[in-house]
Amino acid sequence: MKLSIVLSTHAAAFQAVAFKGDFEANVAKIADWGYDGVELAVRDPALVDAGELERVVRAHRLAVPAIGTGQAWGEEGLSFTSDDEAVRRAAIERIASHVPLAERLGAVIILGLIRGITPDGQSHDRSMEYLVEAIRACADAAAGTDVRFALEPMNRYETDLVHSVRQGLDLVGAVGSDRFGLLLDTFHMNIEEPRIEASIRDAGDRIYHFHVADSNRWYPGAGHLDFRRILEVLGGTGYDGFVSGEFMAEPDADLAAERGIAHLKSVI
Ligand code: LER
Ligand code: MN
Repeated sequence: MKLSIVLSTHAAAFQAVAFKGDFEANVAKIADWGYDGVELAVRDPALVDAGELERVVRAHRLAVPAIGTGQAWGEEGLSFTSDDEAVRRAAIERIASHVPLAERLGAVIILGLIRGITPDGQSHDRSMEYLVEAIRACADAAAGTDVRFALEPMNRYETDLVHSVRQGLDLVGAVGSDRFGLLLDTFHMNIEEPRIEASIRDAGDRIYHFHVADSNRWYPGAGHLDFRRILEVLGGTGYDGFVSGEFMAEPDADLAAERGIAHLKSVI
């Protein structure tokens, strides 16, 4: 199983991204610890020098399995489900602008917080309609490429839209595109799924990416999740992508990354 860890290309507010800033130094450390890849958190591809970024990750022989996009919501308020059409359009355009970078790097585009939160006065059903429309528009923007999108079911404290794998699979059915699947995150699953392993089996070949953090969102091994079992079941679905660490910089970023990969390697 290939292992990666999330790294932000710029300073970021989101606390579960252990590494931010000083890009090349962080890439070098991540490679030294034995990770096979680096998942990039990118607020806006226009702020990134794609050639330089590719040079750095290739120089350290790292793959880029996925690009996270949630900072566009967290720091700019872009959302697929806003009640303002201009905001919805800007969110779709922002995600579409990730397609060339994702294609170049061979990365899946993550649809997490960019789905937003239902605004006051708007129905949940209306938000879900906007969400389906937006995802279809993103899939259309990737026509002619092999870029795929992964929507992440996220826990109830972060959004009202798509908490569980079941809800994620219903959305996959509603969108009806092979470009669109799910990102499962053990931290969210620990909150929302009755049985994590059963949900992984249900998602099966629609798992396009996978995040790991322990029950407390610290590195794997710091909480009470059974990663041996979880990764065995994930492997059993035929998943051959990356398992990507998205956890807090506790007790600090370096120790978390080092201990996280040590624990994962001891169980796979
Ligand atoms: C992003 O991958 C994630 O898991 C969310 O919790 C972001 O807030
Ligand atoms: Mn996640």
